[in-house]
Amino acid sequence: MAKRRDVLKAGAVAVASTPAIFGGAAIPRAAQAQLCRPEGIRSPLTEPDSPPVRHYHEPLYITPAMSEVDPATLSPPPDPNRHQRYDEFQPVKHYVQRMTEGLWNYHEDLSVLNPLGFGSLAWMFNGATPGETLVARYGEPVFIRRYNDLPMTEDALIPFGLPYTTLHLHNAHTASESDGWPGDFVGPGEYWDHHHAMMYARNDPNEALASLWYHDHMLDFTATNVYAGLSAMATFYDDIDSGDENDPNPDALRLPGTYGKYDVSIILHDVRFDQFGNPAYNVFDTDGHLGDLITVNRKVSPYLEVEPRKYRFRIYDGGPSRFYELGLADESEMFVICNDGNLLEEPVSVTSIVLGPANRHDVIIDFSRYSVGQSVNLLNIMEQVNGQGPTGRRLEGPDRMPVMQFRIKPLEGPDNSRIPDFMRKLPHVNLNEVVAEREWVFDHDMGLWTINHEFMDPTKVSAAPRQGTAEIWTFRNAGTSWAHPVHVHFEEFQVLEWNGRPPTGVLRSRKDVATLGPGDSARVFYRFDDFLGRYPIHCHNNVHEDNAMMARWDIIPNGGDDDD
Ligand SMILES: [Cu+2]
Repeated sequence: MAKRRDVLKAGAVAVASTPAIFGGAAIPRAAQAQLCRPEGIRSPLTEPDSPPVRHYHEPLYITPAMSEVDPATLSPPPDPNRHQRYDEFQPVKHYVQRMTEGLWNYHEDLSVLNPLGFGSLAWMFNGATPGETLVARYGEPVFIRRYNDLPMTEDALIPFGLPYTTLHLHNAHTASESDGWPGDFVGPGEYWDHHHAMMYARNDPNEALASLWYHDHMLDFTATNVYAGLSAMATFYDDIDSGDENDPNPDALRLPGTYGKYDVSIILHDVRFDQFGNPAYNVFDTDGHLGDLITVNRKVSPYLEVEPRKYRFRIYDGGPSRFYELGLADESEMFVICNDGNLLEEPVSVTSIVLGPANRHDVIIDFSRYSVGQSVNLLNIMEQVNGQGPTGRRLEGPDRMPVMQFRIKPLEGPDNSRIPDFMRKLPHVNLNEVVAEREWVFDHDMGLWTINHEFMDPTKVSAAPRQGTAEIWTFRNAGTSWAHPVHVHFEEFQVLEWNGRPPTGVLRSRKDVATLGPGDSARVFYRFDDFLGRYPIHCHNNVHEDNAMMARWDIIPNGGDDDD
């Protein structure tokens, strides 16, 4: 159990490490009114509200782990020649997913409204959204064949999105051809093979990843395709973070464990529903899209029965554009153990967590403070009135948005899990390896979103780091009112400076999304190893991303031609 005096306290952390959009000055209402650009006059305030629903009525959907298939049943068999280092990391687990259109019960009160049948229209993996969780282990390479069985565009019932897909395993250290490059899309009737080597970056166990997710990354249609349902979670274990709270290995952390029981992944998607209970989406608002109901694992404000003991929740902001500050209604303590899915060195005690699109926090909540029969709600207190970003204000009282409810049931057995004092060492940052510095400026030009004042062009290579080198990248938000969660594929970073200051608290971690408020900048350290190929850097407000806020960069062989 963490000694309380050893755990960083929330107050100090909030001041030192919270990006300005979350703890800094709020944007004055008068300034917000001036933010309407000629092409951006629509706002969520003009969208119709979802039909009324009863909160805390649906049980949480706990996503099962993917089920293995016999590789002999794969026809045609996997082609080793189309994967980097396949023979070195031969898959030991094989999976098949089929993407289809169908009906999903987001909430009974919405499902009964649909003249098509019980449920809301959704795009799903193997009949569910979120899809099954990829539960994987270091040292056990994975092969996933994904079939696009969505209807052709003219037959699709969902009126937004494009039934062409490419799947990205967010934060995985994956070869380019399996990473879900936005141009590697397949249409209805086609499939794509993904190979995940399940190797530590640079073979360093300190580089282990814990909480990842996979989602569609279709060029220009990521927001709509993910909104339709194409996202799910992934959990990576190893000998230290083993998922077993009774693990006899003395090195094991024994965090609250057993996937799906005391180790629960929850992904947030804010959704707006139409009068028939189907997801509604305004494709004309390029600032972003806000839902008025928060779904957790695609159930509208559900409940979960929990025992009076410790749980690990892997909490994901699935986008497209909403930022959250999440806390328990009684403002009681939670321990952050991961930032963006990567174990911190030490747990951080907080009473709320802040998440931008694609950010993740793993938290341990100890429900032993409650008695059987009690309940406690998880609420969102971040005010956001349009897709550009949060206002900086907190919601009060009844304006706080319901997220989910925990209901305390009797204990089923002893709680042998721990909140360790120390978890995993951060990989060493050696600035002597740095061979280049680059700046990426996120802005709004010519009516769309830009990086370094350019629109996404998949044929243009904006940076070409050499394999085996390190670089310092600076992400800068040039805007005065909007927020950009900056994400780079292939490799996570360590923050060197955030707005000129060294990181503390949960920012002192390995991260894959730098959530930048107006005027913010982050200076970070990257290394490029193990695989070659093309990768994107983009804003993870999926609507900004789809409206040109993305650039391509390639890892090239050391000694190869550099074209920048
Ligand atoms: Cu953005």
